[in-house]
Amino acid sequence: MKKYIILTLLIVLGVLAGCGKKEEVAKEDVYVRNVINVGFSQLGAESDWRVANTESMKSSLSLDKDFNLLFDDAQQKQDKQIMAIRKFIQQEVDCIVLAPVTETGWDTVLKEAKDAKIPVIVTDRMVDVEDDSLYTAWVGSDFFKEGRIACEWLKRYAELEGIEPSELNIVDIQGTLGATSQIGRSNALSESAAENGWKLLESVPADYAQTKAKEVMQQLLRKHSDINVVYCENDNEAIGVIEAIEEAGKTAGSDINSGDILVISFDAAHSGLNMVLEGKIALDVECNPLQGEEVAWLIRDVTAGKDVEKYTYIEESVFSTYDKINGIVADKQAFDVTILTQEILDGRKY
Ligand code: GYE
Repeated sequence: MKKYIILTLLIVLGVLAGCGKKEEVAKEDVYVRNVINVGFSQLGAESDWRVANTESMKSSLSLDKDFNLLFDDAQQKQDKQIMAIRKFIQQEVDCIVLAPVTETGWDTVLKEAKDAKIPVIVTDRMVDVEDDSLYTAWVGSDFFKEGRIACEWLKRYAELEGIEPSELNIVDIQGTLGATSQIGRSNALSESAAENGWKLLESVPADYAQTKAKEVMQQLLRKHSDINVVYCENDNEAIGVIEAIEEAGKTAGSDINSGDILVISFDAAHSGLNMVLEGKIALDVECNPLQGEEVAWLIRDVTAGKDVEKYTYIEESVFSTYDKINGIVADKQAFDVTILTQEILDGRKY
């Protein structure tokens, strides 16, 4: 911290004496005194979830809360994230926050951060490293559990509607391959399909993106005439999928017996929940992006030398307008299903 104070003074003196370079000092080169300097490598801006997550981090790690946030958007590229982390290390920040695009490939750069004695907090997706001491803590969601909840709901739905397990013809529109959220949600579906005797026709990645998901669904609809369930690994994919379904002259809805295609989604962002209210998304499992406050407290504690929990899971809900299922049990845990209304949607923060 002393170094930053000296650096700040030098910059200020230099500018006052008029001997500094004329061009403005870049924000990321300025250390602000008496605040915690944080470097945040965000993986991208691919979805409504991600945008809400970035906003939550920026508002919780703001100057008025005694943080100086250096933010970098890596546009889905791991090498950009690695470059950003190396820059944060050079800038001698007090803490690094990493939202990693995929799980593997972090050992070397996180070792560099550890050697520089800069704590790293991982958020959202996880890192798969040989040595867990390369990061101090992780905050995020239990993605496998989210997937199991969705599958348990589907099982109950089929039972209530008199649909045989072998009549469920499912396609999985996967997220970014190798991301923890994709791995957890895809695995939950393939395991549940095997357990219940459902037909999982195909699993295809669409990178959590609306346009890509639409293209993928168009191809799948041409290939398989009997799809009746689409498991979309986020809301933006679900929106693209619904466009493809409707353009193909079919309907997204929950009356499979009359030919509707049932769409399941994750995130419960505003855009997704609007589709739930319209009856086009049958079930939306929440994935809460508002992690900023939790991360801010972890940073305060870590930089103050306190011990912190290694893993923090964020609370989440389940939304639908299908009112015959009120509660479900997945992996021995019970979950309420919130029957969504406009009022509930209007009261939500993202
Ligand atoms: O579900 C999706 C996003 O990893 C939980 O990434 C995150 C996922 C989220 O782009 O919308």
